[in-house]
Amino acid sequence: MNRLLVSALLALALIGILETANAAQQQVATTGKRFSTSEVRIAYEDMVIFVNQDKVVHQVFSTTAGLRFNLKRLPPGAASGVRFAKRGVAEVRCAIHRDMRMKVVVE
Ligand SMILES: [Cu+2]
Repeated sequence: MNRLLVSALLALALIGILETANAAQQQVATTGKRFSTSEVRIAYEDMVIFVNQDKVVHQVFSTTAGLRFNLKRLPPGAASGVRFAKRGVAEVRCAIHRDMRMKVVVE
């Protein structure tokens, strides 16, 4: 199997594991060096799963006070999730592609 397929399968397995957790979740893809949506609204303590559907690495993060996170390097086909345990609006960016921006609204 090639590496891309292996990482895609691992990403699906990760999503499966995360989906068995209780809290609700929403998925946001990265595709064409953009987030698939400019904004997601979630409930307090819900999770956002970032799925890299690009052929390049992304590094999704937020420096918003209280909602700070950094998913480190997210290779093509990989997925990683963040649980938001504080209400507010997280400004989400990619450390590699400065034009990538979105908001996570935690209600
Ligand atoms: Cu990026």
